[in-house]
Amino acid sequence: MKNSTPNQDHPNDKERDLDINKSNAENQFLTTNQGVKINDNNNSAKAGERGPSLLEDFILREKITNFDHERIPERIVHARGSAAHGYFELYKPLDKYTKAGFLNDTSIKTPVFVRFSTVAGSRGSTDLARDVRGFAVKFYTQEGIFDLVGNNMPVFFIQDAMKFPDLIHAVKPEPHNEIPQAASAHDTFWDFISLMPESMHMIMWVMSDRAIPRSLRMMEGFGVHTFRFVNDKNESHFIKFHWKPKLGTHSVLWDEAQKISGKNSDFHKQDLWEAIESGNFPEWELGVQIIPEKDEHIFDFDLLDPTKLVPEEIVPLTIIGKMTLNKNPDNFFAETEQVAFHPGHVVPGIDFTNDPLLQGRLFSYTDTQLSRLGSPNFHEIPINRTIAPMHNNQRDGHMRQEIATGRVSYHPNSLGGGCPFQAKIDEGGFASFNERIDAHKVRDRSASFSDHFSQATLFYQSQTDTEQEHIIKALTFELGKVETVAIRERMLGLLSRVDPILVSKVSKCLGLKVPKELEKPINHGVGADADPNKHEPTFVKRPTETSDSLSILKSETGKDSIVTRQIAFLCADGVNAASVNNMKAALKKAGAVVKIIAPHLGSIVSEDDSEIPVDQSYLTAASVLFDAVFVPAGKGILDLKNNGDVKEFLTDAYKHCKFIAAEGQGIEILPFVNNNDSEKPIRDVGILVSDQIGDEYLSASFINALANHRFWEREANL
Ligand code: HDE
Repeated sequence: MKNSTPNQDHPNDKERDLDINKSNAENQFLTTNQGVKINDNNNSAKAGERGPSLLEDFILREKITNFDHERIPERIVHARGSAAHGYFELYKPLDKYTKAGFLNDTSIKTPVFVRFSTVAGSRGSTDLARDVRGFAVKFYTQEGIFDLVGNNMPVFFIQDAMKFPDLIHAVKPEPHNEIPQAASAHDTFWDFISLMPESMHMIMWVMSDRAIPRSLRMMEGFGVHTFRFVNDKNESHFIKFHWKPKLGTHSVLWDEAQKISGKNSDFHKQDLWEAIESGNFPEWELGVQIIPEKDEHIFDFDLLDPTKLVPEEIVPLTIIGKMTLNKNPDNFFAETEQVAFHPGHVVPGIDFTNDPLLQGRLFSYTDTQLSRLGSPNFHEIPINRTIAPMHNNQRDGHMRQEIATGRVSYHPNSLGGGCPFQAKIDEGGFASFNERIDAHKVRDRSASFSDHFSQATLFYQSQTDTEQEHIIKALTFELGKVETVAIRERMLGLLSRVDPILVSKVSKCLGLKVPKELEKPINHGVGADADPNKHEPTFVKRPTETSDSLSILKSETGKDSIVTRQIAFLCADGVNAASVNNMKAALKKAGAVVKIIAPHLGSIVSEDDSEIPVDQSYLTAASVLFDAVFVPAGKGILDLKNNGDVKEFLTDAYKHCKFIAAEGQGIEILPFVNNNDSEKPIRDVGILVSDQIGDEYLSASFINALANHRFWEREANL
């Protein structure tokens, strides 16, 4: 990996702002923090060469002290992250809906910093955990910071912030033995879930392929809660935010995910980094679902309930702009680790709703930064600093950087000429949307939140057969890891409300009967004195029978390109150079990345004695790290026939439904199946072969096939 390099789009306003804090030690002396030049950075000061160290050695003390305090607490959730800089461009002004400046001026390129994350694992855990992915975007707008702190799934497990610590305690490693890391497949998680029917819709998402993305560049993002746009007439519309990746949404298989975790636990982090370094800048379009204030109650679900989505068939998406990520961070700690997001960071024109999950989040994020970053001055950390002018009377505290001049730090004042002034609304001052609220103070939940199953069913039944099978396998895996049989049974009870075939398949695999009745009381949504009947899960009519936008495989986006797909060429000395070079040229022209794998590093010598540089050996490469495989022609390729690593490579590629192409002798290396006691070469539409060397028809068909990502139909025969 190279260091990140500036490119033509830099610096934008935020880049210029960050430049103030950047340092570069090129051609500079080594110094202490006080600027004193260091003469010996290898030996501490001692009383004699073999004597004790001297307390006065300020150089040693400073170095060790700094080292002792290098770590800060990792995030309580979303600890593992990868981030990048970029910009957002608006397609057309949205003045009808919002007065936010960056959503009204198409000439502005708003700088952004985006952090993707897993939720449950620690900072050093694997990228490929089955988990929700955080998708947090910081917009550095000219009116202040707007953070869209979303996920790659449009709904959440719980309806009320009160349950968040319980949810997280349940999913995190169990407290007595800190097992398992970055995994939900354990008793405490499913114990909690089995008692929380409201989580059933989100469980469908987390058990689906959405929870194991192929790349951070190939996943959708969602604001989850319903937000508001407010225009300059103070009219409000309800808004759902969606990020749509230009490369389409793609996932890996669970078996693959587990193997990738062993082979390269930084798979996603590295993929994002390398794509940006190579100029393949990831892009997402921003879409909004816009719902007029008057339509708040026309749905069969509550817009304030974060366990529900608004099907795109009912309220279509309006695409409003595009985000491009074009620069890697310069320093992981300074930027990716210290960035502090907050759903409460909004600008005039964007406002909250009363979603009780969102309302709780509005408290949590600043609070957590106080312990994680150590002081209320975290807004001064360069990556968190606004590019809009910032003046107020907040003062002091740990590590304050600002040197506020003058004697006035209060408002109103006359000694400072009344500065800084309050801004009128037409001067850009923020005023909350003046929603009318007339209510009793209660600790309760609305009955309109009680339908926990209809959208779970909608999601499951909108999936293709392949995707449904993956959900069934995921549930069987997760519940199979649960040791307490009563928890498994309780889960079957809940799944029986989602789909009869789903539950019958899972129960068969678990060797259990489906309970007829839901266990009572389901300890959910009710206080000790509340009427449990009021909160019995209800069923309402599904908003739509099925919704194609919920299925990854039904989507057409990203299925016309193979840009950045990683293709392994299984090679050896004695390979046919034309076979390698022609296929490589065709794939590279289509934007794919080709890696030559061989038994040894350095170069291999082809049949015509030309040298081909090797990228990886069979020891470090593995099928799970690639999207597809090509086995070229050449007499030397036959030597790979009995190579165990090559066999495993091809067997995995086949098992994971990847496209495989082979030419000439390469065809003989392809896996065999045992069919009625006789070995037969495996063949299906996903395996493309040609006897001709450098066959252009083969490369064209391979590229065409690869655009579909995988040959999922194969799975049914495995
Ligand atoms: Fe978060 N969440 N969250 N969350 N969340 C945090 O804030 C919290 C929720 C999300 O890359 C924490 O700075 C509560 C939903 C992302 O830095 C913490 C509740 C969604 C990130 C916190 C939720 C999210 C966080 C931990 C329920 C999707 C990573 C560190 C009321 C819309 C941001 C931090 C980053 C991080 C609290 C639920 C997204 C503890 C209390 C729903 C992407 O403040």
